Amino acid sequence: MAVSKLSDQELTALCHRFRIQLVELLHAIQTGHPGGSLSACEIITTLYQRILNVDPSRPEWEERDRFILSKGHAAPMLYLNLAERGFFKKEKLKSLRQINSMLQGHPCAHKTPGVELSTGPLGLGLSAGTGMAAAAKLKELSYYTYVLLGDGEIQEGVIWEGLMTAAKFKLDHLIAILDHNKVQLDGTVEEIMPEPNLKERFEAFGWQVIVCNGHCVAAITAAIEEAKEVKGKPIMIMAQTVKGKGISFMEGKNSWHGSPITDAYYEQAMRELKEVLL
Ligand SMILES: Cc1ncc(C[n+]2csc(CCOP(=O)(O)OP(=O)(O)O)c2C)c(N)n1
Ligand SMILES: [Mg+2]
Repeated sequence: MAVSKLSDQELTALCHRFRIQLVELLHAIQTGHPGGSLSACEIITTLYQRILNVDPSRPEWEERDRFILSKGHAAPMLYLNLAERGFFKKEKLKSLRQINSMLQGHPCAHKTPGVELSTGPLGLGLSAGTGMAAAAKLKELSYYTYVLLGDGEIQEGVIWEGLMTAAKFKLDHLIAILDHNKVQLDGTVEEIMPEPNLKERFEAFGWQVIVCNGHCVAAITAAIEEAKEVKGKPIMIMAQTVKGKGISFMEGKNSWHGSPITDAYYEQAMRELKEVLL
């Protein structure tokens, strides 16, 4: 189902609104993952509000595009987008992370319409996405499968099995996006597991690599359009991002991976976000 056409400016303004709502939601529950949700804001929002061919009235429609949030801890940003797209009522957002809520702390495909795969344990999404893309090829369906990965997450060995398999089967309707914020839970990627020549490594595994600014909706759109032109190879978009993007004291800080937003930090974050002129 076609999504309404938002201009770059409108899409950017929507991302800003999602940042504000994210801080409100996480402050209210005193838990959750602000850093990785903020770094993925433009990526997930551009996909859901501009690119993905999905139909909220038929979440299981066979020809829909698939999106897998492999870095499942960014679930709140996914939920904001699913609600905006109409998969469920926006008032449900308040039930985030409550017992028996349809909106669990990590995505749950059985509870939330529009969630393709239950994630949270890192490393699962690329192999599952490879399977979905292979199924499209076998069934001669034209949908795309998108998988959003974290740069700490790709230290999981199973990611590299997925990379090999997708290249072997020439899955050119598989588009992985790396949220390349250079920070993970316990420190920087450089401190924990350096990633020299990452672009070249993806290429050596048989992938086409596109690098883009992961906070610019126009650049993300252009990268996806370029990816759709590639034939015979899966595509890795290395989206350059900042963990905690948009809130000065969170930016680039692993300590904000999963810290509760206290009242004092909430006030500070809101002041900053409300000062931004769009
Ligand atoms: C298999 C597994 N190991 C560890 C964790 C705990 N964990 C959750 S998020 C995270 C860090 C992920 O870092 P990254 O992929 O860079 O995510 P981002 O920076 O985008 O938030 C870790 C270690 C997990 N969820 N799953
Ligand atoms: Mg990271």
